[in-house]
Amino acid sequence: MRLFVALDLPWELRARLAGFATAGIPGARWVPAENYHLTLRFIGETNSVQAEDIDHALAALRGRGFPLTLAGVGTFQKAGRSTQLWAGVARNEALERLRAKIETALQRAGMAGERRRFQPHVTLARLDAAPEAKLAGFVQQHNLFRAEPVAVEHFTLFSSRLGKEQAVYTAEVEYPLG
Ligand code: 3AM
Repeated sequence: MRLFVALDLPWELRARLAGFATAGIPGARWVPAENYHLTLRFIGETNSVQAEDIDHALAALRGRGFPLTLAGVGTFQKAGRSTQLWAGVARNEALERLRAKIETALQRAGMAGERRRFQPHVTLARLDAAPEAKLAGFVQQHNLFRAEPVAVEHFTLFSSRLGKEQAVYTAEVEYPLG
C-alpha cells in the first residue's frame, strides 16, 4: 500500500479552493476538490506488517486540536520549472508540533527520517509546462488569499492509488486530536 499522513479539509474550505481552478492556465491539471489535502508526511509503499506498525504508532500519538488558516498561493519548482501550484498555510506552531510528533512516531515504527523541509501546502494543480508568466500572474492575483480558520480535530492515514488522470485517495484511519 502506498501511504501518506495528511489533514483532510472541510467542504467549505474545499469549495473555496475549488474556486481557483477556473483560472486559465494551460498545462495545469487541477486537483479535484475531493482530493485536496495537506500532507504531513509522505510514507510510500509499505507491506501489511509495516502498515500495521505505522497505524499503531500513529494511534499512540497524543496531540491537541488546533485552528488552521490557509493563506497565500505559490509554486514549487524543479529544475527551473514550476511543477505544482498550491495554497499556503498561515504560520502555525501547532501544525509544526503535530508534524514533529508524527515524524517521531513513524521513526519509532522503523521508518527512515524525512530529510525534506516541511513546507505545508495544499496542492491545487500539477503543472506540465505551464507558462511561467501566467503562473506569476496567478500568484500575484491571489497572493492575498486568506481563508476562514478551520478546526483541525483529527489527522488521517491515507492510501493512494495512482490513476490515469488523478490519484485516488482513501482515508484508511482517522486519528482524533484531543
Ligand atoms: O501533498 P502533495 O499533493 O504536495 O506529490 C504527492 C502528494 O503531495 C507526494 O505525497 C503527497 C500525497 O500523495 N508524494 C508522492 N510521491 C512522493 C515521494 N516519493 C511524494 N512526496 C515525497 N516523496
